[in-house]
Amino acid sequence: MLLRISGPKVQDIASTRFRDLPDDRGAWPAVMAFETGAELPVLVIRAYAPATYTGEDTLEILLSGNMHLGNRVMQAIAIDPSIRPARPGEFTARAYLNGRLSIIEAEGVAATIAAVTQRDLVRAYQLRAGVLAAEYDALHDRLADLLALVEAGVDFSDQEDVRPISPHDLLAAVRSVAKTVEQALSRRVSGRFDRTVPFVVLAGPPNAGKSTLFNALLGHRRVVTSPVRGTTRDAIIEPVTWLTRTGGDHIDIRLADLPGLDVQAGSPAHIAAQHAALRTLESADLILWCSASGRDLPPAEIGNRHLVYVRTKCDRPSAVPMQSREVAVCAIDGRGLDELRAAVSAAIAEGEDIGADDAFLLPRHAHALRAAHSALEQAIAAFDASIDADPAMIAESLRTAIRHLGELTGRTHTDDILGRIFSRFCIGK
Ligand SMILES: Nc1nc2c(ncn2[C@@H]2O[C@H](COP(=O)(O)OP(=O)(O)OP(=O)(O)O)[C@@H](O)[C@H]2O)c(=O)[nH]1
Ligand SMILES: [Mg+2]
Repeated sequence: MLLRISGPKVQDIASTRFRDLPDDRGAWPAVMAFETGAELPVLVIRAYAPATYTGEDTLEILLSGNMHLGNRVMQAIAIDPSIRPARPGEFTARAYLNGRLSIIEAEGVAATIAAVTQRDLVRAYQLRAGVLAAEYDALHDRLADLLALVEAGVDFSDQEDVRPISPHDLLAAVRSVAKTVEQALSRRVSGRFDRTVPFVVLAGPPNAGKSTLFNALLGHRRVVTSPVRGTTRDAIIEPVTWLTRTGGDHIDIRLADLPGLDVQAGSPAHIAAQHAALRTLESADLILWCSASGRDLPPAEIGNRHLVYVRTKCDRPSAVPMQSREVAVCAIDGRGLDELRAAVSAAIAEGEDIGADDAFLLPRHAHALRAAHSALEQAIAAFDASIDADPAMIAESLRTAIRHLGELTGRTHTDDILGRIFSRFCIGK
């Protein structure tokens, strides 16, 4: 078990709680002394600010993996009321606040902890290595430069030696930044790191046998099934664990059963159910597209999402021959379920992305980029209305876009954003 201590009280703790602990940076065997007179041999790793993970003085205490012992040691250390247990992600939050990590690198740390597949590790590395952060920083800088030019035009328009940017050049520059933002936004959003287990969703037309398949994959009757179209009204989500066919590894997923996708007009409840289904689909890592006939195609909203095609009710004859990409299942007699589990495991292991560009977006990044993009669109729309658009208004749109990009890269931060990012970490990270 590893206990980490960080902050200004570290040197006090080192000198009052340990015997034989050298002052030098390094790993040292030492003896921890309790108030009761009891002693405990431990290994202590000592490091000094600023060259530590948090940027503060730190001590790491290595002791045997006994929770009760760990609690005793924590109590002995926290006798001083100004010493308290860390909050989730607080080490990484301090590293960020002390300038040791950027906010996106910190998200990379969270992503590494949550990684399930090789691909997740590559993505987590992209965050930690700062590739994406550099890209967003560059966008931020381009806009800040443009804003400076526009503001110079507004503030010093009466001075001859200040030449503000021409409206045409400004429009071209804003368009070019908006295009880069669009390209970044076209990347796949991966919410995986927020959830830590892949989110797999059963989707398809009404009556395709989704709910029956959901129950079969769960191994018990969780949801109602019936021959009536539109039986399922809510997205029902359950955790599922299964063993891969090679044995050994088990795979954890969250599996969702959705209302059948049906564009036909219906009652308000039907419309609400359809909206809820599409929203759930948006956050899926993998979609199991169910069709009994083999004729139903996924709707455009699904786009190029990661799909496994499932031919349901394969005990029944079908006019459309099976295609190689389809997995045939019968949820009633269990035929094909093993193959489907294997296909899901393989799809998850292979990763979620399509295409050579492996860069991706965290939902927080997508949100900030969208907000920045809509501010830029406003500037462009103002120019479209009149090329002599009010520069003060353009400046305001640019400022809004800059603020969103600043939040994305952590150049400007709010407690709300920090809370949302670091609360997802585990304690001790
Ligand atoms: N023969 C056969 N019937 C099936 C199979 N799977 C489901 N069914 C039947 O098909 C009907 C519809 O099944 P559901 O699982 O409710 O279908 P659903 O896709 O959830 O339908 P909605 O919730 O309305 O979208 C039920 O009568 C099931 O018993 C199968 O593998 N073989
Ligand atoms: Mg159903």
